[in-house]
Amino acid sequence: MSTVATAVKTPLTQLPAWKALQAHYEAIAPQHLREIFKQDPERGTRLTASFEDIYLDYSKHRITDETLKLLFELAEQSGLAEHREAMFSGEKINTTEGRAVLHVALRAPKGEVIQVDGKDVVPEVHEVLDHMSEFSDRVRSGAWKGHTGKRIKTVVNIGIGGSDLGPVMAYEALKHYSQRDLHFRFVSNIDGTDFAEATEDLQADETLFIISSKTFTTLETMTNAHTAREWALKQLGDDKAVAKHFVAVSTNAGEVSKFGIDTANMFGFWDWVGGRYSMDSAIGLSTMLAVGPENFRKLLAGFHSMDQHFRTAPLQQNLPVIMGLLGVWYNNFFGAQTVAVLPYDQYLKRFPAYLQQLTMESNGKHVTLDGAEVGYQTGQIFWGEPGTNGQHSFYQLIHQGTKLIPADLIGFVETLNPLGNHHTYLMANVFAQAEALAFGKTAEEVKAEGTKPELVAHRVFEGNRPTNTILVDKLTPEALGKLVALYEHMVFTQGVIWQIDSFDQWGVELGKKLAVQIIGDLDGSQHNKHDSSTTALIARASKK
Ligand code: G6Q
Repeated sequence: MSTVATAVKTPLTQLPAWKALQAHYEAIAPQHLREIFKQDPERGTRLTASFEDIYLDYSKHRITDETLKLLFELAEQSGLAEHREAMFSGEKINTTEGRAVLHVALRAPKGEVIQVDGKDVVPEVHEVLDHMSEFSDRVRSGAWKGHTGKRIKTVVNIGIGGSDLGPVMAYEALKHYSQRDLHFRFVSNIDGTDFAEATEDLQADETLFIISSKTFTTLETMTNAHTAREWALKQLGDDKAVAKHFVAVSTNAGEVSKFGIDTANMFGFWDWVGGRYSMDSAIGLSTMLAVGPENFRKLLAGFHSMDQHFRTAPLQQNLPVIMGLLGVWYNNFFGAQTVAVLPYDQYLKRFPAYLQQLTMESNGKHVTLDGAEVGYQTGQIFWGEPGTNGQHSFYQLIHQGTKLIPADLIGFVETLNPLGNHHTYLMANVFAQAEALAFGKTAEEVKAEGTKPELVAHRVFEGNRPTNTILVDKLTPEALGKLVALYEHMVFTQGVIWQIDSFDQWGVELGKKLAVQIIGDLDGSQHNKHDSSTTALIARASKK
């Protein structure tokens, strides 16, 4: 059966809108934002879009109305609306893994019907949520007792990649809403240091481990999980303690029970949830334990409302679509390699790391859905740090370096920690940076300040650096859900334009396989053939 995902497509570079954008780029590239604003003085309020408490100012982009018209045509000619509908209706759009892509079902309200292979998946989603809620209430209230009868003080989430980055980011982002007498740690790295440091000051009888692994076979997570089991049993001395101090989040009940975890304390999810799209599934158990079931449901409600916006808003007012298309504009026409994500909120300190996986694992692909070399650039490199810290380190290169780096500046109108003038100063920096990046400072302006002639060139800011300013009313659980879903659907939009599978991750596989072989080489149980460099490195590391 031919589906949207498998239908034969016109190659991207043959689409009329693509060709028109190429010609249009030649006209736009030499124009400066100073001129663009002069010719279009109202663009600062016109080239904006908002949805509920999220406001996107995209006026400081190197675009005109013509650019936007062509980008929206590109979306239409790429079949974005049809692909979006295919995702929402459970079609197996992850063709290389033969799976539906339904993170949107994780936040669908009770009663909505979303089918995979003819089965409505929404009731199961709510069953798991109810199970998580009941468990979270018990741990948070102290009704859940550890092996020696004490309440849980610290929760340690063991997971990696999609089973770690979302939980860490969400815990940090929503710390303001967390129960402060419960502490949270996250162990992901197979480097024993991660586990050793995370548990160094913990007592096993007050600690709960969540083993978060979709497959329950991931080397890093299973190694850490077994170390955690040994660590706990050394203190508690009784295998029965495992049931009180270990729970699992997984799709693999067989492996979970082999590990010794009572499957009554297993929280499931499904193969249609990709790792990097799973923070709102049971993988978010640590988030729910931290902020409580009610706040977790608010987070889901935020995700859901952005899903609805993405699904129903016209392309021209659709936040994820606009951001996705602007990314394509810089990536494919200006040759910009990276995007800086700069959240002006300390609670979002792990947001750039989270987005790195979401965007780069999704869209870092070199072939189209039918396996042909793409022949154009795909996924951009996402990176960043919270403002204002970044301003005192790498912003120099964004302002005066030789590379074009579009940036997303994310700020909140209201702070959760009103302290003196801090928030006014913080927000002043958001706006100042966007203004300076766009308009810079000319040689005339520098000279007028009385700068010595030999220093003028050094103090000129070329400007013409594009930014999105994303202004959110307040960092609430709902707002976080909307923000994450905004980027999820931005990634989706770009994946459709680039005609790639945004939902597989074959690139992670080769290293994993080779590592398993080399473990054998290092412990002497195997003698595999490698290149001369790898062989020498293994020999040196094997010296006792
Ligand atoms: C995400 C990736 C990857 C995955 C980890 C952990 O989309 O698939 O980051 O989340 O490899 O996998 P498990 O949850 O199966 O341990």
